[in-house]
Amino acid sequence: MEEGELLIAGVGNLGCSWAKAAHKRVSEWTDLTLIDADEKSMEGVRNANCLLLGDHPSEVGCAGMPELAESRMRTLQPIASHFLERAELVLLLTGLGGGSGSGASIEFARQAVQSGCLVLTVAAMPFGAQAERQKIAEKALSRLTKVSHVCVELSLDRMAWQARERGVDWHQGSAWVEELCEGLMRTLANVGLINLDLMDLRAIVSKSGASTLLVAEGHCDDADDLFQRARSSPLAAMSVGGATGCLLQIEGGSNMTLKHVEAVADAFTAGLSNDAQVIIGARVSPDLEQRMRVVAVVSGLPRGESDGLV
Ligand SMILES: Nc1nc2c(ncn2[C@@H]2O[C@H](COP(=O)(O)OP(=O)(O)OP(=O)(O)O)[C@@H](O)[C@H]2O)c(=O)[nH]1
Ligand SMILES: [Mg+2]
Repeated sequence: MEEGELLIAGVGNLGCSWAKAAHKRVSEWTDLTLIDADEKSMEGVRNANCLLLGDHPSEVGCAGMPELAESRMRTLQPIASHFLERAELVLLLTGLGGGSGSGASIEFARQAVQSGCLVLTVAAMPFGAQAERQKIAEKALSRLTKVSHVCVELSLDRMAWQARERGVDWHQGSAWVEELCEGLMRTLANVGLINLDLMDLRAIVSKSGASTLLVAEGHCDDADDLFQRARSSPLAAMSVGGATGCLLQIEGGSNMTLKHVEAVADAFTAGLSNDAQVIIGARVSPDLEQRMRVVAVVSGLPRGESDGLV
């Protein structure tokens, strides 16, 4: 794959911190873009495209002002277009509820789509107790969904709750975001047993309806457990029932057999629509040993429907 085709972009403090962590895992094949009003978000990185929202050093935050962040991002289009021209896929990470993420991510996604990129967005929704932030976030999410090919809503409440269950700080729950990014980027950047490419992804995300991403890792002999793990990731609840498109990347250790691949594919596609288009890729990663990792992009879901899974 040509250098520059895959891009991880973080917008706002939380988005930038996730993007930096995720990029570390896949820096050989992906570029990094950081966008924020806060210069601190750009510290400690080399080889990243950094866009500071504000053209004067005194203009620091866009705290609570998404419109300001959005208009500043608009003025940065000539700079952003340089690296967006080279990119084919943008994985956009942001936390909604503040100013920068809620405003600039929408404009950046719009610019990326305009320059022909596929845009996959992971947007974190604020903690339930933050009512004012919730309002800003919901408004931003509905616009972000319209300008992204896939927009996945991630609940910080759920992420924090799961982190507590594991006895770790909620910030560490972000390892899940890193795994998702790594899984997706590896899928698209590497040659596998059954290779997937951006055309496959485009075919899946171009289905009308809502879409979501699933990621899970588990023992290679328990496909159903792997599917359940994928369903309990910190994504907002969404049923995959009736989906009309599914791209599935299955990764396992050197002893992974076709039987393992089939069992996982069956577990993940059982609830899909009968005429769903399913694209499967598989790859051996010796470091996984007895484990398997699955990344799925599921599309063509009925909009606004949820199965109440929490
Ligand atoms: N409680 C808590 N919530 C956080 C923290 N960091 C981020 N969040 C949540 O993540 C959302 C996005 O936060 P940031 O990424 O800091 O916001 P931003 O886009 O940089 O926005 P501005 O700083 O206002 O320009 C917020 O709405 C919060 O709900 C944190 O340390 N504690
Ligand atoms: Mg900020």
